[in-house]
Amino acid sequence: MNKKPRSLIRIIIPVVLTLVTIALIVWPMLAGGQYVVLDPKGPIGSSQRDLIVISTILCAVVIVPVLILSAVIVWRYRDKPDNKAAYEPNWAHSTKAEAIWWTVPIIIIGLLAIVTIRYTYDLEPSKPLASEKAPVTIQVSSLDWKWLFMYPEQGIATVNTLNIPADRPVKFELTADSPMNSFWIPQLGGQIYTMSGMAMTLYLQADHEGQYWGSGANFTGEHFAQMRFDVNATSEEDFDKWVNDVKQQSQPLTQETYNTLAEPGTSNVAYYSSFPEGLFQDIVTKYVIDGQGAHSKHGGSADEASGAKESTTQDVDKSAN
Ligand SMILES: [Cu+2]
Repeated sequence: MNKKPRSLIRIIIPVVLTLVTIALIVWPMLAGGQYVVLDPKGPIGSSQRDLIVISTILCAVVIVPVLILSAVIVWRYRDKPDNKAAYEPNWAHSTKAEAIWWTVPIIIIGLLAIVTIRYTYDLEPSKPLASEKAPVTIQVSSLDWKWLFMYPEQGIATVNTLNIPADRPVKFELTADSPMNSFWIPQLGGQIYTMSGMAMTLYLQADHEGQYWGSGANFTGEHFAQMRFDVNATSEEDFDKWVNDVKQQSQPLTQETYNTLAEPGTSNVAYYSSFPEGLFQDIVTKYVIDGQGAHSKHGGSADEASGAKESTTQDVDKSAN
């Protein structure tokens, strides 16, 4: 009696779910290339994209046949008077089938393990990038709710905007004077946490000139959404010119201005002709208690504060935990 409406629902539900899934996949594509992670513009981003693609293909080797077989088996062996499929209620074992569904996953897990371990060591964030050009150092501090960027070699600082030379490694040193956040320029590479009381190191590079989108990737409260910044990768000459312009046209960042800046609130893009010497180290050591690193109780090294001090002159990163 009620057979008709039920079968209609049985058709409508899968059709609607399929359409919704397709819409969710296609919509960001049409909305203007928002798959930024899959459109990398530097060596780290490219390696990470490759790892994502390789892992997805390896997983698809299992997932796609299983999904197809799920549909085929349900359809073929459904309860129907004139069903021609073999009916074997006492069937229990098939050596051939067992061999297939154990061997294939073992090979895939093995390949995934080899690929993932190789890429994990390759992509260690504090590992300098191969390049004949010396890296530019940028000290990053996440504040409530803005990003402060200091250029120790150039002596300038910016807020919520970043200029870097293209085709040259950038060494980011990162900390936080606020709750933990995460520094992320998707087209250049994966995110890294900024944490109070310790300094992290991350090497990235933009292969080509262009503007890339950066943001915080770890929720930190009310105005978290405004912690966005543009990364302008320019030629070496344009970068030097930009540094000169900032030096000549901006006010210095004093300890007082910094204290105001560090207070919770949002900020526009800002440029500073100079910043207090050692400000980055001051922020890192601010949270060190009794000579003990802020993270020594859960795996951080005891001398992580001094490690951060050294890391401005050499590639020491004792603090990464
Ligand atoms: Cu920690």
